Amino acid sequence: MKDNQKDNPISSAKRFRKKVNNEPTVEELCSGVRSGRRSMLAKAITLIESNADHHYKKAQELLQQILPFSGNSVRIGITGVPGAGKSTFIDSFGMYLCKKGIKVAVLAVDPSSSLSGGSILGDKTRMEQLARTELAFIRPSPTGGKLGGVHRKTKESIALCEAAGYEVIIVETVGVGQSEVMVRDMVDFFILLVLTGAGDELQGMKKGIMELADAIVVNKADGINEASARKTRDEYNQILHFLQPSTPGWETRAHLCSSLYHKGVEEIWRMIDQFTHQTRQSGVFADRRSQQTKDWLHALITDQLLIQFYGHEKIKEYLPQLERAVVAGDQTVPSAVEDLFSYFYDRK
Ligand SMILES: Nc1nc2c(ncn2[C@@H]2O[C@H](COP(=O)(O)OP(=O)(O)O)[C@@H](O)[C@H]2O)c(=O)[nH]1
Ligand SMILES: [Mg+2]
Repeated sequence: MKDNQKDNPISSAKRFRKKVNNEPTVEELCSGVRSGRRSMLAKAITLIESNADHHYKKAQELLQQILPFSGNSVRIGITGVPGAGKSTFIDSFGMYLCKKGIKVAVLAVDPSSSLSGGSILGDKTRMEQLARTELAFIRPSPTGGKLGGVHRKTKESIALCEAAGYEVIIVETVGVGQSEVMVRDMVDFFILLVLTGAGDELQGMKKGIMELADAIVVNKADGINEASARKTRDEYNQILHFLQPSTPGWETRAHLCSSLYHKGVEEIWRMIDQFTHQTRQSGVFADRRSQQTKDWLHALITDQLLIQFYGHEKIKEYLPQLERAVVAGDQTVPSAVEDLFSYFYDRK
């Protein structure tokens, strides 16, 4: 059923507490999430991802109740080109953590899915083991959503997972567009997963993305690949030597891993453990989280401004004709913008 079909004229405050077409209430969602029920967590995330106006308000009410119980996790971001082995790595790494009794949630940020409805990240099929594990929660990236709001929705989904008791949150993204910068800005530890024998690729790789990473993991270090993986690791380490570290006081290094054969996964967890210990002691961990909360605030302001501006009746009415006017050269772009803001502020 479409979101707008669920809409009804009951005032919003009442509606949150009333059952609407069997949608769980905020209270039910809150207690369901807090008791760690995966089905309720999934419903809560669906609510947050919804673009319907009345869902937005309900989602914010839920978040308000959930927020005091969030924050208690290690947030890990993973990026890499399609085929690097991100899903396989998360499956192996996640299984390792679950076997230690650690609850793991996996979220995806896929810039392709909001643009085209397609997906570069694929679905959860490659995390087959993890998907069957009690202690894990996997949320494939939302498809068909509008652009914008991705930052807010991912941050809020992280908070919900934390309130549901997940101790490690993994956010997966593809190194396309700005999504890796966005994910870096919402996690504690950021991993760049790369392929072996990437000598040429290394030359072409933007140093910017290497500077986001707290660790570079050379995946598929197995079989006939192993020797070239070592070489690749050494090459990355040489370059890393000249780059700015992503986290003050932490030296970013390249490591070997075989996600398929579960090699190197334990070492990566130990390194992350050391990282969180060290940055918690130095205060860098808390500083980064504070900064991220400020970024969240600003991302939300930007979202709200866009929604209000483009949703404004007069903007909707006049924008098409102003678009035509600037294209035809009848009006300059700055003057069209000035006109639009005059409509927006009711000066016209
Ligand atoms: N040999 C080997 N193959 C791997 C490894 N990790 C992933 N693969 C394979 O690489 C392909 C792409 O993996 P996938 O996890 O889907 O990559 P993603 O696109 O980055 O999520 C799949 O065929 C995997 O089986 C590994 O450590 N060793
Ligand atoms: Mg994948």
